[in-house]
Amino acid sequence: MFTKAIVRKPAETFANGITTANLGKPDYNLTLKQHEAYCKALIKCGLELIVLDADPNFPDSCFVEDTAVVTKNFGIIARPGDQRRLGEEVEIKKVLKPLLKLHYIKEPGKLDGGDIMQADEKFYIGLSNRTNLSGSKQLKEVLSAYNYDVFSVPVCNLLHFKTGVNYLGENNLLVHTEFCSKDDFMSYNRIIVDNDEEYAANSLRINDYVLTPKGFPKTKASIEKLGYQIIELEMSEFQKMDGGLSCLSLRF
Ligand code: CIR
Repeated sequence: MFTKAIVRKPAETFANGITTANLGKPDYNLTLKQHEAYCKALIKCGLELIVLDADPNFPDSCFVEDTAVVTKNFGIIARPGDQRRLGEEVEIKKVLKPLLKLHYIKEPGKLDGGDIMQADEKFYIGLSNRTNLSGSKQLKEVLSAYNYDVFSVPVCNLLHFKTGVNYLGENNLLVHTEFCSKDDFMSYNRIIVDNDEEYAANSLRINDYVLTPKGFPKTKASIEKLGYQIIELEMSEFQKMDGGLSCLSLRF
């Protein structure tokens, strides 16, 4: 069970963040509305929220997931892989320090939390443009010391590992149909996400619910068929900046 989440309000500079999406500029007021709905959904899932103020110096800083990897007992402060996001982790460290035992990814390691997926007692580390071998090795050392099994997998043509693969629980794994290392996950009940619904591969299990982005009926139906209760959220403005549901919070 998750009990807490850290979220960070989108800054008014949000539209200046990093993106490859080609979906146009996000509307700031709509971004704030969608973020509020996201926060409400987390509360409905039973989470107590730690809401951080917006930081206009970091347009991407509402995507807090990339700044750390957290469990109930410990956290690892990441070292964001894109130079423009380096420094976002400082505020997250301050917030987590009194709550969890912390470890740190150090130079030359680069690691974005969006590349890290926990599946019960296993962790998968995606090697992407944002997470390098040194970052992965450092994280593996920490997680192994806590007795987790750790696997590295290549990420090709996607921003982060969790852009394409997400664990729902009960051995159920959402996988985008073109995810390059999808055969590494044969032992899971794989729910294949079609090409035209790729964005919905980033759906997020929190306690009794699965959060899915609005507008992806096939993926929604597949998740419902497994017996999960769904909360659908409008995510258009975050999608414009390459962000998905998992990116907007750190849950523990
Ligand atoms: C970035 O490119 O870093 C942001 N615009 C989007 C980050 C999305 N985060 C995530 O997938 N965990």
